[in-house]
Amino acid sequence: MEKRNVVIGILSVFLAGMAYPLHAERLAKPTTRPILTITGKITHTTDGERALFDMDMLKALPQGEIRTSTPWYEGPVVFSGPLASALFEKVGATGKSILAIALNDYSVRIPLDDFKKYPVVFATEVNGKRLSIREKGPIFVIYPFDESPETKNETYFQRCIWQLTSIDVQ
Ligand SMILES: Nc1nc2c(c(=O)[nH]1)N[C@H]1C(S)=C(S)[C@@H](COP(=O)(O)O)O[C@H]1N2
Ligand SMILES: [Mo]
Repeated sequence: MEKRNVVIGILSVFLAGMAYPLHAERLAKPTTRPILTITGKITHTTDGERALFDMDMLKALPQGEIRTSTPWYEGPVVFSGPLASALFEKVGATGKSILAIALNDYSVRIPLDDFKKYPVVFATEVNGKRLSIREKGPIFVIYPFDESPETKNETYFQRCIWQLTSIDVQ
C-alpha cells in the first residue's frame, strides 16, 4: 500500500474512534432501588448518560476486604464491598479523578490512580453487617490504612467519604 494511504487509513480509524467510543456498552439496569449514580467520563452506562447501581449490582462486582484500624471505630474492623478498581473498570472510566458526593453534600476529589495503587473498597458491610445510613452507609470508601501506613493521614481520611451517593468522573 502507498504510504499516504496507510496514513489516511490510520487517521480515519482514529477519527472514527473519537466519534464512537470503541467499547461503549450498555450495562443492565438496576432492578431494585439505585444507591449509587456515576456520571461524567465513562463509556458504559445504564441509560446512555449515567450508570446507576443497586445493591445487587454492587455485590456482583469483584469484592474486596480490608481489615484495619480507622479513626471511626474502636479497634480493627473488617470492611467489605466492591473494589473501587472493579467499579471504575465496569463503567469504563477514562478521566483522571472523581468527585465523590455524599448524602449530606460533603464532597471530595479522589485521583483515579489511588484505585490502582491501593485495593480501596467501597464498603457496604462492616464485620459482615450491612451499613445503614445511620452507620455511615450505604457506601463508605475505605483505604487499607494498616497495610499501607502512608495512607494514615488527613489527606486519605478526607477521601473516606461515607453515605456516598454519587460520583462524577472528571
Ligand atoms: N459523608 C461525609 N464523609 C466524610 C466527611 C463528612 O463530613 N461527610 N468528612 C471527611 C473528613 S474531612 C475526614 S478527615 C474524615 C474524618 O471525619 P471525622 O473526623 O469527622 O470523623 O471523613 C471524611 N468523610
Ligand atoms: Mo478532615
